[in-house]
Amino acid sequence: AAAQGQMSKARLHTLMDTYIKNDVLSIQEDIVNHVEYTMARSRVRFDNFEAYQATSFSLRDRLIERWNDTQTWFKEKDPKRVYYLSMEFLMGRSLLNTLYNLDIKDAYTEALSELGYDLETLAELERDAALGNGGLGRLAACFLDSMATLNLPAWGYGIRYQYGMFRQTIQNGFQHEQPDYWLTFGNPWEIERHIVQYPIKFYGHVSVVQDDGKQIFRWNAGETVTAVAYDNPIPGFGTRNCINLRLWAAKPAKEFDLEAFNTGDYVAAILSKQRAETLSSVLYPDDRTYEGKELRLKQQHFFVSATVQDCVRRYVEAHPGNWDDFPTKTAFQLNDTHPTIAVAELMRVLMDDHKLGWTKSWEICTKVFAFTNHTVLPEALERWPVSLIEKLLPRHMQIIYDVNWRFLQTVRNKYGDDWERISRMSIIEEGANGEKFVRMAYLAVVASHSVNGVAAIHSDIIKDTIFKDFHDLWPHKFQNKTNGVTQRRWLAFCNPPLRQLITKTLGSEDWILHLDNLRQLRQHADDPAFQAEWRAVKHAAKEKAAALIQRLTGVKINTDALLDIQVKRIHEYKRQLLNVMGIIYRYDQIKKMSPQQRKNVVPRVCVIGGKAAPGYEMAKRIIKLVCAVGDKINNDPDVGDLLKLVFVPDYNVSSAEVLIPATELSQHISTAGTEASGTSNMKFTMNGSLIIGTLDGANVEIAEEIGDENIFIFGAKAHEVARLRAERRNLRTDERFNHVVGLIRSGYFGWEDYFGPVVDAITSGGDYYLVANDFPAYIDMQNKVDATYRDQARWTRMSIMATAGTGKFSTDRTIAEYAKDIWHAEPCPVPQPGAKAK
Ligand code: GL9
Repeated sequence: AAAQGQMSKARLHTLMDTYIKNDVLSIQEDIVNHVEYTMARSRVRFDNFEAYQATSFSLRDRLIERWNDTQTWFKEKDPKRVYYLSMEFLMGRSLLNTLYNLDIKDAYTEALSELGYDLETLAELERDAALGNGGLGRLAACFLDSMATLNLPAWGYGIRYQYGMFRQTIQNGFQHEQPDYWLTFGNPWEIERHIVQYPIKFYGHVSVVQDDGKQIFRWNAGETVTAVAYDNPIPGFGTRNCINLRLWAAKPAKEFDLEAFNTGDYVAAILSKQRAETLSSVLYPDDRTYEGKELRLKQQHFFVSATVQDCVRRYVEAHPGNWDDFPTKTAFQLNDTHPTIAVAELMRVLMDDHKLGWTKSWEICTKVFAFTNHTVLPEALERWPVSLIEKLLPRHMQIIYDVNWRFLQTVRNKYGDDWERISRMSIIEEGANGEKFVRMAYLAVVASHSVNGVAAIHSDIIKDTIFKDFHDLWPHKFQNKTNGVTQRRWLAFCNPPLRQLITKTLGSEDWILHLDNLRQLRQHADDPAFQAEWRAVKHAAKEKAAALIQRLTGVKINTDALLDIQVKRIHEYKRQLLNVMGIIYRYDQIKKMSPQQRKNVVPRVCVIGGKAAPGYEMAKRIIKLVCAVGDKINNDPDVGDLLKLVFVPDYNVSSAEVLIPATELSQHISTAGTEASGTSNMKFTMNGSLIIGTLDGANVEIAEEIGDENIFIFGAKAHEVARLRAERRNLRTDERFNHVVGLIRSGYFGWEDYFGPVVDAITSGGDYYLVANDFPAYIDMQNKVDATYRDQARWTRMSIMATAGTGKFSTDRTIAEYAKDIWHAEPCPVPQPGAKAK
């Protein structure tokens, strides 16, 4: 029998004739096969969308091959594994990214073209996977690309939302939200794993039982749902490694509760089971405002519990009975506080399921968890009511109380009976009205061996503000890990002409893996011939963006004008309002000019885009203001091509890929100290856009890297903000500012009643985000931008120096730092096919 097993294994190997081939004919065969056999369309008649689907399926096959090799290799080598836990992964489209990472784009272009299809057209038909709100979710996506490329044995874990980020439409200048049911036509990039499923428990009560003479806590759940795994292969660039993004979907538990079925209402019993699916159905669209919704906490526990069970099972299978090595084989990175319930869940699994004692379990926890903070805005800090956790996760609440009790002993041992401090640091917050809350960030800090911010200035701020007491107690836990972006998607793939120019100039493509190489561009910054090529690349990108803008807004823009863009979530702290007020001021200036004076104006196209959280009234008013001002300006014959303002609807990853390469000036103008990092600032700079911005987030480090002379920095500094806020009631506001406020209030743009609250918020002693304070410096700096743009040689030089200085802002650097300083994880490269395994 054993011999027969050997025989059939050999047979299986030969059956799968090594690897799928990537010559044009093989690719065509694969595509046509998928048309006929996967989609059951006729191979002689299929439309563009079917061609897209078949193409994607053929690529999925290629990914699966690499995925299997990688996972088999990891299993054999048993390296330390890294698990990135995130509620959000903002992946965008996959088709072109896969082709580029696998280095088979040219073959596919040719294969499709011979069949009568245009690859770029097909690529546009893919729906964005928009399982994230903004920077935090996109960062997770860039991290996956770098983890795969650096051959790290890492996996992402999250939720497979059926409805991603809402689609924004603008009707009469107002935002409307449309559901994003992105799975309508299936998702060719995922693999459903019916056999990978776990029960997830909710509600119920905890009892104590005797087990082998030990007291064991038993959680009798009131409700159970099943988590089913969907795997999304993530290929690296220039490597065979292909890692996994495992997203969980909720399904009814298969152990049907017989009682419910015996009550006679069979149909009602089935319908109630269906509710389980709502758990993973929708992404919360609130960016940085925590909402104490029970469903949100359920989502958090759902994906965390499935993940912890999955990772523990994988470890136990490989190391049965050995818990000592768990921390040397496992690292969990918590992407913000959203997955923090994992701390209590791992404790529960170790103690209640695997019968480890408290001390051993806690020792393991404090070695495996690390926590990243992404914001200091107080409204974003998660505080779950104790009453809610007690009801939903009774065992976890007990564990959190125990963790807190022991933690506060530590505080007392160090500081004595300093009750002020003890209550400040307690994981349990006691509200004035007696209501209690769990401070999730404190739980994360207490359990983690590492706490990091996402840019140097932000990591300093958290040590002095939200985590000050914890930094006093455990200074060694605190680190900085400045964010990055993947230069594959955000330069090489979204801007092929610039890729070509850089590669030609540097003499190699090595920079796609070693972004620091871009510094060699500095030698060419003053070369007029190179400058001309640089400008031609930018101009071509502007043409593409202009076509997109016209399609989305109907407005035709002049591609010789300076293209000025601010795209990001709409938020008061990001100060889109400062931008619009600057535009109003500019408009008013032009109106007052003589025809002669107008000849000297630098023409500008201003683009603003971004979504407002559906419940964020002020942000929605700001969108309407942008649209109203745009309407007025764009239809004013006095102004013509000298100034345009458009609001681009439904800003997302795919429109970013078109807009960013085209941008000449991008705005990152948050009140200093409020934007933790920002990541689009890095993408814009990589693509040769200059920044007008405050000394906030990663702008600070961008200025350091590219040189202060190549960036337009203005406004209050972070250390001045507290004082300026205290003094703002006495600020005598600038005349230009008052004039702009007056125009809005007077109804010059219509809707004066609707805009009342917008201007009220920045006048008469309000203005928490210091718009009035920074307005004069902003206007002056915008004038300097115009003056600089008039000198195209100077501008182009700055643009080249910008790109040349972005080496630091690759997620390859960020991830290498996480791996070395936090995860202590090593690369595990899969041998190329044909190479002899070592
Ligand atoms: C954010 C910060 O606000 C950004 O400054 C930062 O660049 C990113 C990534 O670290 O994280 N924090 C945060 O809550 N969001 C961010 O963008 N918001 C969302 O994306 C929901």
